Amino acid sequence: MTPDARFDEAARTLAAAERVVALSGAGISAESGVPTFRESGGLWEEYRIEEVATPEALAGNPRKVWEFYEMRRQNMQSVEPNPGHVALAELETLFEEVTIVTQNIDGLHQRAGSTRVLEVHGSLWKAKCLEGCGARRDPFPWPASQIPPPCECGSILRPEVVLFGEMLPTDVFEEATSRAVRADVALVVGTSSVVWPAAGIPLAAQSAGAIVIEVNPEATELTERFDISLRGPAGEILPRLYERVDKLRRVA
Ligand code: BV8
Ligand code: ZN
Repeated sequence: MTPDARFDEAARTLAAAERVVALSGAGISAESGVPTFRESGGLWEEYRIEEVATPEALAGNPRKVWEFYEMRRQNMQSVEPNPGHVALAELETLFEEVTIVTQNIDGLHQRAGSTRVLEVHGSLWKAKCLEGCGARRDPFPWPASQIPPPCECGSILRPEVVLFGEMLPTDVFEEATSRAVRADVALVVGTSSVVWPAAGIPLAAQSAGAIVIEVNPEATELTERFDISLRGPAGEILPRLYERVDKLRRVA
């Protein structure tokens, strides 16, 4: 099937939907200038996961983990949502229910106007007590006054981010799964689909009857499992998809 035919089929499928879920990953923020993880020049080329994104790293060297996340919070100061984020937010004007399930912690979907965003890997803009005394900071604005920031209980605060080996926030993940299994279409945008259990969300939607549409310049581990895969950058494809679906729904 030619790229245009795939695009037409994706638009027709989306235009017939009522409930849409979109799983996003670092790729949707790439055109905003935010580095991804696994591509060349990605974060995991410069930093080792074991040193900055595991609970062991946080326990062993909280300063180093905080420096990693404080650097990412600092970089976000000059970053804006891009047309890909905006197009996903605009889908809310077309559909009864749009849910963004994001692996990203940058907050760009909310800044673009999306009103139902489930952050399954947490957020750069929240912090909580390392020891679990219950203290939370939401928002936890950049810059932190001290690294690592002290907690009122005498311990320190940690980024409210899901590190490797940690459970995803149960309530958020359950809500994401229940929205996915009700969806007519699942978009999969800007993710390599290698990190579980988030990567499984579009497959849960598909086994409950949804059509899965991937948007990514590259093929991914799960491309073969998806119904339609559109090759290209989210910032270009999603606005075109929004325009076409808007037109189709006006004439419908
Ligand atoms: C869990 C932190 C249950 C926040 C992240 C040992 C013990 C426990 C679990 C495991 C284990 N070994 C493996 C696992 C499972 C592990 C996992 O999946 N590992 C992988 C690497 C194999 N998962 C976990 O650990 C999860 N927890 O399983 O707990 C449990 C608990 C206890 C005991 C047993 C089980 C926790 C996963 C969350 C980890 N935290 N980040 C942060 O720092 O951001 S994951 C990290 O990867 C980010 O959240 C990121 O979002 C996510 C996925 O990456 P992507 O977003 O897909 O980004 P990537 O660079 O990979 O790809 C970018 C894509 O964009 C590419 O495809 C590219 O082509 C595309 N792209 C580029 N430009 C564009 C574009 N697309 C569109 N437009 C463009 N312009
Ligand atoms: Zn505390």
